Amino acid sequence: MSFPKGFYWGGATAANQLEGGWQEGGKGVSCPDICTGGTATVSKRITPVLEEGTFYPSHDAIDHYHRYKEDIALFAQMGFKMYRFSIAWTRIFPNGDEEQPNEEGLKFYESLIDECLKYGIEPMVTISHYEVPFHLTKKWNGWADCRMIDCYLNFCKAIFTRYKGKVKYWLTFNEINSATTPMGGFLSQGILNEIKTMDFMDQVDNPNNRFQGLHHQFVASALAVKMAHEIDPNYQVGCMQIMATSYALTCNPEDEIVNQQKGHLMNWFCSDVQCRGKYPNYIKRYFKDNNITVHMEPGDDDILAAGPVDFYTCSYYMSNCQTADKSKESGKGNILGGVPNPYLKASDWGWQIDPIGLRYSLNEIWDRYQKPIFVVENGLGAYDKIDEDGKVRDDYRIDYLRSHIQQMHEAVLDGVDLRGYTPWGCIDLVSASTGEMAKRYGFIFVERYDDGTGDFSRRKKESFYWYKKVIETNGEDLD
Ligand code: BGP
Repeated sequence: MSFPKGFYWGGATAANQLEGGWQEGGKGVSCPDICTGGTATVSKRITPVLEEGTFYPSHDAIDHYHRYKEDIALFAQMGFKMYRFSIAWTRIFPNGDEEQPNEEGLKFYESLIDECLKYGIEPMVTISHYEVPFHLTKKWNGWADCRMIDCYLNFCKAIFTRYKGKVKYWLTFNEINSATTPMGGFLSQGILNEIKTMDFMDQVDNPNNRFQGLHHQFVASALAVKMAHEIDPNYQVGCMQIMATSYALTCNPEDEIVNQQKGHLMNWFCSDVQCRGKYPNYIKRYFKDNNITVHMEPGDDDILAAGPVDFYTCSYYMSNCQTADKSKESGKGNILGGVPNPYLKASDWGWQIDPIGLRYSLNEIWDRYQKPIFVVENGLGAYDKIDEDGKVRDDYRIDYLRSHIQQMHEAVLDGVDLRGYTPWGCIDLVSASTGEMAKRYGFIFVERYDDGTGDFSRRKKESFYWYKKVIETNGEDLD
């Protein structure tokens, strides 16, 4: 068992979840900076006015802003071939709508990229990963407004020109399809329909704003692809989706059709637009049935057609089931919800573990688009503990990753053109959905806790040594 030669093994993070330094280097306030911490059962809160004495996890996060050299050295020790990270929009344009970029922010990422290149690690940059500048939320309600497109493109231009020759792989929006669900409104699009304190899990939702926002993001993504290719023909630009694999709960055709409809909406709508360059027909029916009206400018169709992405990427954590039976309890999940699968076990956060679902979905994606694929997020959020001898024995994480790597290999044997794998939170960081540190994914343990204590020191978990061996043997030795 081995993966294709040159396979990109690595890890993935996002600026707001690990950098900290939220007011350093000229950085402005981004949406996650106004979110409090939460837990598996208590929602984090969105507080447009910061509360004194409340803990805001993104403000210091894991202090990567000051420790990125140490962290990248650890990634290099594991043998990373690729590191996927995001650039905080607010480090480059503090308010989001300035004309000129902030030099200090550009310098920070230049140094971070150079550090990767020093070790032969290929950077993959997510341009926008769940952090719209908060100023643009207040000014325009985030992506609900078409003026976001120009601001985003200005941001793209600044980084595409500055990092030319250093970065090859770009992703336009993290998990763009999260905005097909209410939770994605604020998280992904910076949409806050009422500027007031509220639970993140119970936002004031306006589906029309979200779908209008998605249209703006599609146009922005297509124009960014075009711009990238003009600036450097070697640039490769990808989309990034949550792959929320779903099965019909039973073989009742009623369940099957509901599953297909949910799958269309969640898993395929956004990637169909971004990979094929046009809206799929099924979404027009969905818009009609749900009274959604998306305004499109003349010429938008041509923009979409001219800017399909070069490759496809997704996160994959779990799967769920769909049913026509409304009385069935809805399960917890990575944004999508759905109904629990009786054949699967779940993590402590209720995310159902399904390695075979990854093989299944990779085949579906490849059949549909015939574009190179990267799995750019995968992993197990778990409570870790430091044993008395100082070790973190995360064999449950190793089991999770091993079984998913095995299924990726099956997909490769099935003929899927899979290019890389960057598991999520390769170093412990703040959870996007709950704002916790306690939900850890890393190969590297960070001494930072939810009460704000901890000295940020780093410690290699058992999975660190295991993953190093996986990379060394190109996926042959998974023991
Ligand atoms: C994805 C996001 C990441 C990330 C991950 C794990 O949805 O792209 O930002 O955090 O999921 O989710 P969580 O942090 O909620 O456990």
